[in-house]
Amino acid sequence: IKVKEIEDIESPYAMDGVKRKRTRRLCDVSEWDDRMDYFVKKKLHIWCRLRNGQWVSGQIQSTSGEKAMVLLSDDSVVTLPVGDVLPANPDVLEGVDDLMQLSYLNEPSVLHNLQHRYARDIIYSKAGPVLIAINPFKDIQLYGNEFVTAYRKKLLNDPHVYSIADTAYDRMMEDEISQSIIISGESGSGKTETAKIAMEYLAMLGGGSNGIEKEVLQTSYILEAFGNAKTSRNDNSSRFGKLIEMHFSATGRICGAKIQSCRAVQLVNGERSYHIFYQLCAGAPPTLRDKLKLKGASEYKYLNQSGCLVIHDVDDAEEFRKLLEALNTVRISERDQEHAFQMIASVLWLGNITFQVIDNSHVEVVQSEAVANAASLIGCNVNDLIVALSTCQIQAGKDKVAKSLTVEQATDRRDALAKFIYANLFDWIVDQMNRNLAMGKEQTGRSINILDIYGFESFKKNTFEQFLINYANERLQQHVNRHLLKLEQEEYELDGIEWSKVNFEDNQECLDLFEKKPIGLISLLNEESNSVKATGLTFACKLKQHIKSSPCFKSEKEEFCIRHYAGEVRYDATGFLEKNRDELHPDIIQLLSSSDSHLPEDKKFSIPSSDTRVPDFHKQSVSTKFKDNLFKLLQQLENTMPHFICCIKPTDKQLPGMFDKDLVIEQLRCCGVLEVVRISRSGYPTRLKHQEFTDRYDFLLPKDNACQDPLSMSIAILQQFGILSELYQVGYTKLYFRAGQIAALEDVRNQVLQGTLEVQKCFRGHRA
Ligand code: AD9
Ligand code: MG
Repeated sequence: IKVKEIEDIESPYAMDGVKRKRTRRLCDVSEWDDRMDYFVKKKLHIWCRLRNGQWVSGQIQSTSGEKAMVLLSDDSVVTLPVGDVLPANPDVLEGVDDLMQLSYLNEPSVLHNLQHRYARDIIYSKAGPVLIAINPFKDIQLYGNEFVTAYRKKLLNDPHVYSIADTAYDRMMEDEISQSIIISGESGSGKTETAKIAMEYLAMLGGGSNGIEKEVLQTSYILEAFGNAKTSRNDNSSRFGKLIEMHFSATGRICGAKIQSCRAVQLVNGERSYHIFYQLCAGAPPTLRDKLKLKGASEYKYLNQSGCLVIHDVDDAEEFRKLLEALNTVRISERDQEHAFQMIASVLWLGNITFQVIDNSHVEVVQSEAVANAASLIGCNVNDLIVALSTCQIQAGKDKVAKSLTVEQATDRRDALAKFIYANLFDWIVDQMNRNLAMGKEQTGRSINILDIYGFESFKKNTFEQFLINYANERLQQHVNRHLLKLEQEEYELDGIEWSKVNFEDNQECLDLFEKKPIGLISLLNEESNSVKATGLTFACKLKQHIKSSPCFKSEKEEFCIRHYAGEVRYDATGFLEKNRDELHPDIIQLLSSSDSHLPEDKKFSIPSSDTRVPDFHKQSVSTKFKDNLFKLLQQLENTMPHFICCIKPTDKQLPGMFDKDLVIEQLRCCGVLEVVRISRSGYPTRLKHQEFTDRYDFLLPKDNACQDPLSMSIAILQQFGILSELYQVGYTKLYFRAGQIAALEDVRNQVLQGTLEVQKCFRGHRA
C-alpha cells in the first residue's frame, strides 16, 4: 500500500463527511461509542462477536440503546450488545506491514490483518519495534542469497528476520554497542528456526576467508542433535536454552563465537529422548556399531518405553550423516567424536541393566550383555559397576561395609549415572565447540547475541522439567516487558513529559511466587529437598501451607497449579525433590573417578566433590543452579541493545495452512502486542539531549540567541523551525520527537550547510 493512499482515506473522525487527513492515532472505546453512528451512516465494516466468541465481519444497520443490529455476510441480521461491536479498518489498510498503521487497533482487526498476510505466505509483520513471526509449518520462498542481498542493499523493506538482523548489524558497526536478538514464543512457535535464519543472515554478512561462519552455523545442528527431542508440541523441541554470541572484527567480519547453555536434563522427555540416540542407532557405520556393540533403537529401554521411535518425515540415519559432517566442520576430531558416541552408547546400555531380588533380602544386578557393555564403554571394571549400582558402602569404624540397596534405589542410581554421563557429554561438546570458535582477539563492542530458549509448555502431565522451563519463560517475558513497555514509559515520566500511561499485564506476582525468599517455590523446594523423609506429597503440602495468598497459586493433594503469564499449568509434585537434588552417590563418584584415569584431561568427567564432609546445603540444587544460569544469561543481555522477535504458533497441529484465531490471540495477549503498538504509536522514538540538539542545530539561530542555556536554545530552535507542538515534547533532559521529525530537520540543516538554502528562508519555508 502506498503511503499516499493511506494518508488520503476519509477519516471517520471527520464529521459530516469533510475529508481530513487520517490522524495517526487509534480510536479508543469511548470515542468508538461516539463514532458508531458514522459507521451506520456510511455502511462501514465492523467486527462483531457472536455468541460462540468468534469475531465476524458485518455492517451495523441501526442501534437502539445498548443494542446494535448487524448485517452479516450471509445476509442474516443479528442483534448484539453494543460492547460486542468494534470498528473494522478500511479496505485500503488490509494486510498492512506494521500494526501501527491500522486506524483501529483492536483484537479482531489485528487478527484479521495477520491472517490476511499469513494466507498469502507473508509470515512476518511488525508491531512497532517488535517483529511478529507466524510459523508457516512449510518451506516458504523468503530466504537465501537473493533475499539477503536485497535486505542488505535495503532494496526490500518488508518485515523479516533478515531486516532485524540487518538493523542489529548496522547499529553494532556504527555505534560499537553489542546487540541482542531476543526470540520469544511458546513451544513449537518457531524460535529455533528463527534463530537459525538470523544466524544465516549474519553469517552471510560477516563471512570471510577463514570460514568461521560455516562453523558457527553448524553448531546449531550439533546442539539440536544432542539437546532437542520430540514432544507432543514440537517434533524438534529444544530441551535447553542457548545464547549464541557472534563477534565481529572492525571490518564487520565474524571473528569468533561463543555458546552458553542453560538446561534441565531429563533422559526421557515426553515422546522421544534426544535425537542423537536414534540417529546413532540408525546411522552408525558397521565398524562403529561393532565397537559400541550397538543395536537398533527398539532394543533399548530408555528409547522403547514411550512407544515412539521415529519422527514423521525424518530419516535418522541421514541425520546422523549430517551430524558427522557438522562435527567435522567444527573441527571435533574423529577420536573425540568416537568418545562422544561411546558415552551415548554407554547411556543406552545402562538403561538396559536390570536388577533382581535374591532371598528377599538383597538386590543383585542381572548379569547380561548390558552391564558388560556399559562397563566397557564407561571404561570401568564390570564388578565395580555392579557393586556401585547395587550396594551402598557404609563406613563402620575404620572399615567399609556394603549394604544392599532396594530395587528402586538401585534403579535410581542407574538412572542418575546415565543422566550424569549425558549431561557431562553435553557440556563437553559445548566446551569443545567454544574452544574451536574462540576469538583470536580480545572482546570488542561488536557482538550480536541471539537468545533462543525452550518455549512455554503445558502437557497433560507436567513435571519438574516443565516447572523450570516455564519459570525461565516467565523471566524472559519480564525482560521483554521491561524493555518494551516499562522502561520506555518510565523514561517519559521521569523526564516530565506529558504521557497517558498504557497499562499492561505485569508478571511480577508470578515471578515473586517462584523467587521470593524464604517463602517462594524455589526456596521451599530446596528446603524440602534437604529433608531425607520428604516426598512429593509433603512438598505439595508445604507449598499449600506456606503459599496461601498468591493469586497465581493453587494446590491439591500431590498437585499444584501455577497461573503463568501464558496460561495455567498443573504440575505433579512427584519426583520434584529427587530431580532437584540430582545427587550422584559417592559410590558412583568413586566409580567414575577410577574409570576415567586413562582418559586425557579434557575428556574426564567433571565430577562433583565426593567429599561427604561437604554438607548438603553447600551443594547447589538443580533449581538454584538453573536460576543462577538464567540470571547470568539475561544479565548479559542487559548491556546490549535489544531487538525483539515474537514467534506465534498458529495451530497445535504442526500443519501448514491453519490459523486458529483463539490460539493466536492468546499468544498476542501474552506478548503484550497490542500494548506495544499503543505505546509505540503514541511514543517518541527519537530522543536527543538538549546539548546534543543545540550543538547540532544552533547555527541556524539568529546570533543573539546564542548565549542561552541548552533547554531554552532547544525550544528556540524548534520554534524557529515552526515544528508543530504535537510532534515533539520537551523533557527535563531531552527532546522527544515523533518518528520522522529529525529527518526533516536534518534535511534543512544539510541544505543550509551546502548553501542551497538561506537560514532565514528555511524558517519561513518550514512554517509554510
Ligand atoms: V521449542 O520451544 O524449542 O519446543 P521452537 O523452537 O519455538 O519450539 P521450532 O523453531 O523448533 O520451534 O519450530 C517448530 C517447527 O516449525 C520446525 O521444526 C519447522 O518445521 C517449523 N518452522 C518454524 N519456523 C519455520 C520457518 N520459518 N519456515 C518453515 C518453520 N518452517
Ligand atoms: Mg526451540
